[in-house]
Amino acid sequence: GATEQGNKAEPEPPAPAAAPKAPVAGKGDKPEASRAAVHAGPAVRKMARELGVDLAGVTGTGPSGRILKEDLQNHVREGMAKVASGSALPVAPPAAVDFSKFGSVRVEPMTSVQKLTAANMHSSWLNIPRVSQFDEVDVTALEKFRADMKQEMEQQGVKLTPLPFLLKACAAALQKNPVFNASLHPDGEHLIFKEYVHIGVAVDTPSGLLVPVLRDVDKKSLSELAQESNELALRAKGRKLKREDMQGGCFTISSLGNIGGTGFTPIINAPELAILGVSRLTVKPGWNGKKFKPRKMLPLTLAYDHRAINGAVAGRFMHDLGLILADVRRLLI
Ligand code: CAO
Repeated sequence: GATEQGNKAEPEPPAPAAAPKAPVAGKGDKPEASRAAVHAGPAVRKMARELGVDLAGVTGTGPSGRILKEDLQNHVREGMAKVASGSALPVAPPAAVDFSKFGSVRVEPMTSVQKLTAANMHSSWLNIPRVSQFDEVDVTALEKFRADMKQEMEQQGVKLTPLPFLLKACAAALQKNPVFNASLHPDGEHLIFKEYVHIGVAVDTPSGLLVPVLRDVDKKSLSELAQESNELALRAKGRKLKREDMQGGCFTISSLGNIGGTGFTPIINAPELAILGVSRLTVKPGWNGKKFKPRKMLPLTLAYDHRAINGAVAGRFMHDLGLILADVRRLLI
C-alpha cells in the first residue's frame, strides 16, 4: 500500500551510538528492543514508566523524531478520548518476543520514512472502510503506440513507460467522476471537491516508500508527464524531494508492473479517497468473435473509501479508465 504524504525529505536520524541490544526475555516489563529503539530523554522515559506507556507506540515530533513530553501527553489524551468514545481498538503490538532464543537476530532502526508510513498505513487501515475492485484492460494498442514512440522519446532523453498513460487516463476518469477527486470534510457532513488534478505516484526507495505528486496532470502532455515522472522518481530515489513535492495529491497510483504479480489491494493514502494499483501486464488469448488473438492485458485494482464512493461510481470510473487505456486516441477528444 501507499504511503506517507508530506513527509520531510530530511536526513535520517543518526544511528544510536551503541547498537540496540537484541530483546532479552524475562525482565518483567516492556521489551528491551522497544526501549532501546525509541528516541526520548530520561524525564520522558520516567514519566512513561509512571504512566505505564510503551514509548514505542508514541510518535515523536522533536528533532529526528525525538519524543517530547507534549507527545507523551497527547498520546495519553488521545488514548483516553478513544476509550471515552468507545472507539479504542486493540492494536497489533510490536512483538514482545525474545526471538534470539530461536536463532541469531539483528535489530535495526526504522528510517523516518518507514516510521511515518507505518503510522499512516495503520491509521488508513483502521479508519477507512475500503472496497477493492478489479479489472483487466486491453492495452495492446497502447503498447504498440508506446513501442513506436519509445526511440523518438529516448532521443529526447525521456524513458516512455506505461506510467504517463496511466496518469493521463486517471486524470480524465477523475474529471468525469469528480467524487474520486474529493476528500471528506472533517465535519463528516461535506465533501470537498478539488478543481485541480494532482496525482501521487508511489516510488520504492532505499529508505522507504515515497509519494511525489505530479501537478495538473490533466493539463500536461504525455511527454511532459513522462519527463516529470522520470525526474521525480529519480529525485525520490536520491532523497532529493522537498516536503511540497509530496503534498496536495488528489489520488495515487501504485505500480508494481515492473516487478510482477497478478494483483494486489493497495491501501488508501488518506485524505485521498482512492488509489489505483497496477500489476504486471501479460499476454492472454482474447476472443474477437471469430478466433482467439493474443492481447496484452493490464491488471488493475481500484481501492476506494466506501464512506464517500459507491460501487456504481467506482464501476464507472474503472470503465472510463479502461476505455482510454484501450484506445488512447480518446485523450484527444
Ligand atoms: N507491466 C509490465 N511492464 C511494466 C509495467 C506493467 N504494468 N509497468 C512498467 N513496466 C515496465 C516498463 O515499461 C519498463 O520496461 P521497458 O523499459 O521495457 O519499457 C520497466 O517496467 C521499468 O519501468 P520503471 O519502473 O523504470 O518505470 P515506471 O514508470 O513503470 O515506474 C515507478 C516508475 C516510480 C512507479 C517505479 O520505479 C517504482 O518505484 N515502482 C514501485 C512502486 C511501489 O513500491 N509500489 C508499491 C506501493 S504499495 O506498497
